[in-house]
Amino acid sequence: MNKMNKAPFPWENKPAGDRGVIWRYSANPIIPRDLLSTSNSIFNSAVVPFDDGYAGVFRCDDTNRRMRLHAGFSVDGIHWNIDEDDIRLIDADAEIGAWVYGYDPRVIWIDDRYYVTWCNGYHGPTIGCAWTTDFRTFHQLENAFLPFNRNGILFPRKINGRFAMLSRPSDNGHTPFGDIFYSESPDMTFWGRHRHVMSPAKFELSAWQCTKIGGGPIPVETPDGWLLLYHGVLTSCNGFVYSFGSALLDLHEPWKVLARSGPYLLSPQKDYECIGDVPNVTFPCAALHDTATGRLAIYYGCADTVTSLAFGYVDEIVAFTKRTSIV
Ligand code: BMA
Repeated sequence: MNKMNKAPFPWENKPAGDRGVIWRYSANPIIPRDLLSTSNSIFNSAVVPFDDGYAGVFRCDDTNRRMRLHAGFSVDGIHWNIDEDDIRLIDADAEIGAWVYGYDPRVIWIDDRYYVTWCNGYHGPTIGCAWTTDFRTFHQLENAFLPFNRNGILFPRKINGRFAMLSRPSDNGHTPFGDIFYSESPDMTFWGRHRHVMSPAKFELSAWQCTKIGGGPIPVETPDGWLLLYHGVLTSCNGFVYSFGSALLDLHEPWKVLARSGPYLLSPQKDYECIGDVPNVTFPCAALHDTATGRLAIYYGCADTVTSLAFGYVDEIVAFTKRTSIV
């Protein structure tokens, strides 16, 4: 469970006439590519409630086109101050501590600290892990898996007494395949009991997710199961198209998929989603959940260039997932 606070929740009501289950913020994108003096792009980033507001870990590719992580802070979840300096991890074993690259972070509070996972360069992409309590000092842990892997997503609490993580084994390039797997750890160091969760869908059933899929924000616990937003990729004649949809996973055995949306929740359609360094990408890495109202604020990267917000209600996304399920 995320630490809740009294900060204003980022929100805008659904525009009249909008038929979507989720809807975009009218002032998207919320983070421009050049917010930092050295940033080429800021996208695929993660935020959580922190102190009286919000904090986050941001993917900032610099103008050398190096992929770096930066801490950021906000009072309202919409306007962000992102540190000019990138995060320097401490405490790592020397063998894995040398920074190579890092991208697509996720952040979650579990028990007594915030954990960060990201795609970490170590002889290819794998899942890096670290913890912090203040978003100033980040303590690096062991990489969770062997390369090649991406999209490491922790569950927001231990399951059956163990840390639990989704991940997406991959290759060293722009992977043309990809299933979601589940793993457990007693200590955030040793990971095992790997279970298959789901594969891409059949092209003729749900084409937006037929090439590869990967977990998105931290799953949200609901009475109907873990609500997982995940991205799915279609291979078009003009390259990959990244949309996102939703699934419900069993609360006790999260590798069991209870429902999975056939239609996407959101796909690249706005100019800022279709035009950028990588066209046609919507890639969610975080969601804030207001448990009192059921509101969900989804942070997603757009065209590998900027960061945007979309909104929805958890119960409506759950109902949509069940109603349209292809399981
Ligand atoms: C994936 C990751 C994401 C990126 C996406 C589209 O493989 O690298 O960071 O948003 O490709 O380029």
